Amino acid sequence: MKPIYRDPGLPGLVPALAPSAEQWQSLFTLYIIAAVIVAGAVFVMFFYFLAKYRKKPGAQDPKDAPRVGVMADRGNPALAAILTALLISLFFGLTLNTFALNAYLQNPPNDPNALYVDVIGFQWGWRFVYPNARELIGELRVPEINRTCTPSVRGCWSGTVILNITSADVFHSFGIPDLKIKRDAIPGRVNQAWFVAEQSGIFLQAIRCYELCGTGHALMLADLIVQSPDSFHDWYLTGV
Ligand SMILES: [Cu+2]
Repeated sequence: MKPIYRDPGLPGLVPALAPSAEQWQSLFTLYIIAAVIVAGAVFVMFFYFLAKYRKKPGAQDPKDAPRVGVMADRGNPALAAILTALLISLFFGLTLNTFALNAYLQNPPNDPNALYVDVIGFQWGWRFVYPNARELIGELRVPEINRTCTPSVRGCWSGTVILNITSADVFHSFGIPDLKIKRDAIPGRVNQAWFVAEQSGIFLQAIRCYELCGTGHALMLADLIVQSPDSFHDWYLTGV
């Protein structure tokens, strides 16, 4: 397998590795589009009114110019009410969507065939410990999705990976930008994250630390290796 280095710089330019990350990405894109439309409308109106109502020499004040003690007539109240209601429902909808997606991303699915991996941050690296006590440093190996491994089948990995994240010393933050995962790694606490990888490959430096944790912070990189169910099984049992 040829190693892939994916630049995590620009969101949306690299295909997401997991369905949960795709959902995250589509909501994020929706927010960006909404923000661009709103900002565009505000700036167009801003410059239009700036030009239209600029002070010209000898010009009278406009009819609706503010005057002390006089309520100005501000156009059509029904239109204003409709626009306000529309905007409130739009943003309320976005908020509900965000809370629902957040709950989905935060809570690992109830999958009897999930692979659990302990993730321990330390100064300065990541240690990954598997249920059979196999241990890796700087490299997280997981099986890719296995659609034949349904909850009624036993003794297989479905591809659901549940990470139990903690730290051996100071605060760290475990992040995989390709999978839209980021969780604090805190001594004495366990925070969970989960994903299902859909694409096998060696993703170099896909794992990073997102909490300034000392002089080696920038070196806290780890590779993500997504293997076919069979080759992951071989590695899990034999270590090679
Ligand atoms: Cu760190």
